[in-house]
Amino acid sequence: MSADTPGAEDLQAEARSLAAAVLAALSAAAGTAELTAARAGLFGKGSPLAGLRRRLGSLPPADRPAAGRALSGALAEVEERYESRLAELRASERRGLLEAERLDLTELREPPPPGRLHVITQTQRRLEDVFCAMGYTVAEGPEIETEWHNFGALNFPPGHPARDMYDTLYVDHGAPGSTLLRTHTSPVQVRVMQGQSPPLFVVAPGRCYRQDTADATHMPVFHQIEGLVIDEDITLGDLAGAIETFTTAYFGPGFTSRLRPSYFPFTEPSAEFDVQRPDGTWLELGGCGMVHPSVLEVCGVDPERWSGFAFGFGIDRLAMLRYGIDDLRDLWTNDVRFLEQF
Ligand code: FA5
Repeated sequence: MSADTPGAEDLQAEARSLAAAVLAALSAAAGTAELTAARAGLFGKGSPLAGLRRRLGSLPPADRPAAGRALSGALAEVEERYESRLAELRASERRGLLEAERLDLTELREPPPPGRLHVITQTQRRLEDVFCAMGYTVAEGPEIETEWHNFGALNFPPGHPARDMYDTLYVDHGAPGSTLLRTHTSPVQVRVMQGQSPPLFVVAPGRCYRQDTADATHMPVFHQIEGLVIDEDITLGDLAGAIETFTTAYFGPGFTSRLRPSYFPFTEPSAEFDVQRPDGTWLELGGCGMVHPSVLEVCGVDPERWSGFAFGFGIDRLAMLRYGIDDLRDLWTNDVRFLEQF
């Protein structure tokens, strides 16, 4: 038999058509998993295409080489196509994965709106600026205080009725009643006088605590700014002048202040300081007075040589006045729409 006998022709034609079907199937595979799973069935040992090899033996010997080459050629072509298709699918799957995992960093281009300081912090900083311009320095003291610094050294003997002016929150530490949350910033006066020598021109802003029921002008946690001036020949006139200078510098025109006689155990004489709003109403801002000689003495300052005045203003109330805030509780609800006005 020659190469063009029907047997050899048939086998070659069948090889071509099987190879064409395999090539089409390789192209149609949608992913690497599908492609690799189909490999054995398409051109592996048990596949119809590979099965043609077994039929080579039934051809006349003279036809076998050509038919064998045709069959090997067809197998080589599908194998080559398999590898290239596999590479193609791998690349496209990798692209898909990268696309799916891509982080869109362009969203970060818009910076978030900037935050702002709370109106109380702003008020405290402005007050510090005003007093620094008047020649004062800023001091600090602890919020958890000893009973002695908060009351004892300030001329409130144990059991003194003036202690009842403050609804004190005691801390369970040390002997009962020995440790408390400071009810005012006046203990910082004691610490400053004990730690520094006169002349002293100091303000001490900070948080205070009382068992006060929250209402429009009271909070159980609030802020005060304490002032202490100790020098030779300081008089009540200097105190009045300092308060007048402060009121004008901080509030500007349209606000006036007044001093009303009052009582604090650590100042003598003592006064309460009120400010009148442009609408004519008055708000109590704080207390003040000439530092009591016994307080000077307890703190190691010679009352024969030095005299001085002190004041303590409510920072939250100052903010109310300056910004026209009606209710202190609004400062604590943290409603951004309210806070971003300041
Ligand atoms: C004092 O605390 C004195 N230490 C002030 C002082 C200092 C007098 C130095 C003399 C010399 P008073 O209890 O009146 O005083 O409080 C002063 C101010 O703190 C008040 O006028 C008010 O503005 C503010 N304040 C007091 N309690 C509260 C509260 N619960 N909520 C908000 N502000 C308050």
